Amino acid sequence: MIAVQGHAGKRVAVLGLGRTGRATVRALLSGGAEVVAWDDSAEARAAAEAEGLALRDLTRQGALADVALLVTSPGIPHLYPAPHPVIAAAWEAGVPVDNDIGLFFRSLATAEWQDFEITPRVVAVTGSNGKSTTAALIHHILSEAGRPSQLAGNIGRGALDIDPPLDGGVVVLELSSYQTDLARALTPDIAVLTNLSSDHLDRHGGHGGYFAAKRRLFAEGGPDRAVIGLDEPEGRYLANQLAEGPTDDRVIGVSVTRKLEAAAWSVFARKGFLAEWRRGRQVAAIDLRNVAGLPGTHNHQNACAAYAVARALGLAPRAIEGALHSYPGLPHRSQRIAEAGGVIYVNDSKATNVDAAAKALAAFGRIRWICGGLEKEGGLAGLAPHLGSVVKAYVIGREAAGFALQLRGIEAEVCTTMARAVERAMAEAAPGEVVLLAPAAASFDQYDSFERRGEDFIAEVRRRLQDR
Ligand code: UMA
Repeated sequence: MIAVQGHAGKRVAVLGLGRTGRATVRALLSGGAEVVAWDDSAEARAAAEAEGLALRDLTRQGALADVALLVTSPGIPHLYPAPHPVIAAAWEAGVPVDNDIGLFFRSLATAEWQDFEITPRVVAVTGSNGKSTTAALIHHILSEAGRPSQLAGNIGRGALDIDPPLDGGVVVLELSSYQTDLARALTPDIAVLTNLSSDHLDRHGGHGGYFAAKRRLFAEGGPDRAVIGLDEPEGRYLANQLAEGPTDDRVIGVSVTRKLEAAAWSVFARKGFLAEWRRGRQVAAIDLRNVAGLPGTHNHQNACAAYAVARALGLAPRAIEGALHSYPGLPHRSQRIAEAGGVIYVNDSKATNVDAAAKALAAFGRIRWICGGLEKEGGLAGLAPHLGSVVKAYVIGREAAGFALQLRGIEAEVCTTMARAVERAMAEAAPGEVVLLAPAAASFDQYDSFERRGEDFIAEVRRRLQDR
């Protein structure tokens, strides 16, 4: 755990007691702060009380009167669609609001670091899609190369939960827009933007607010090195703002649509080949076509970003290539779960928006596509150009009929439940085809999380394959 510095003897309020909140309370206590905590859910409060945490109803009038700082969790709205009442009360009372990421950046460096030979580095990865895979891949490459590395953030482990880094250690953080938007300190050594497409618009007041939240990762402290996906205008704008000119290699440009041969430093993938260029010269190339854990162009983009970070940290191309081949993949992201009778089964439950689903659809040839769920803002129109590889759609979700109606030009069967969708897709799949779960929607109409949805898909496929 990272002990929070700068708050010893002060009273700090923590709102939200999920993974982030509980790790934050422990880290604050370890740094000598007095902590009062609250969660709107009675169940979460009971669990916290059982752990011995001091609760205070922060929604009460005047509850923040003696509080020096309010720390909140990413799932709690701080501005849009409306600020949580406790956060609004903190503004009124002049109490600063921060999150665990801000505390992390302020508290990571300790006096011990003076004796280290190599100062620990922080790599922070954000973007709309691929940030979990990119962060996990960087961590894997570093670990394979023998560099001490820890992985935390949006990927499931609170940032303050990690062990204090060792000499030469690297901390790889996956950061969501919820996290970058609120943190009062954001000073990674290397910052990554994988790509940008609309998501979480309700929480950011639209696409501009969403980009502004992500952009803070590059603007607050100014990382030593920025790895930026240049396939959207926002990435090109950001790279242009950061670089002093065409020879400035502080920005490493990444693309899967263009050859970036003129950039000072770039990593791009074309037709399955990754190429690294520096000052007008190719310095390395890797064949990604048979890297099993990273199928499809979207994963080649993740591979390019992770490769760029590893190079910026001084690793050699051949060491990185070996680690790409041994990358086991993450659950629920292009996860190949079975192959039977010439049919491949892939779980991409993490494809919770249209853009992620479009990328999953582009990764395979003939697809039996399981999709549907809670539709995100903006509708499904963006999927239309990506349906060429779909043999047939099997639609799940409470509003499956309405979802299916929007899938113009392809055959779509309303299945509603995962069990039915898997049964029908398996019955109709022919050798050479892929049964792909890539919902293009959130899971909350039928499941607690995208993880539960993916697990249900896996269980249904495995059960039916065993029964065959
Ligand atoms: N709560 C309130 N009031 C509210 C809302 C929530 O009290 O108005 C309480 C809930 O009762 C609950 C707690 O806050 O007890 C939950 O906090 P949280 O939703 O922030 O969840 P954590 O368990 O702290 O998990 C968070 C991230 N969750 C979200 O961003 C929604 C996790 O990312 C992350 O792994 C974890 O911190 C550790 O850093 C998950 C996620 O869904 C994977 N991320 C989104 C995404 O990837 O699309 C952004």
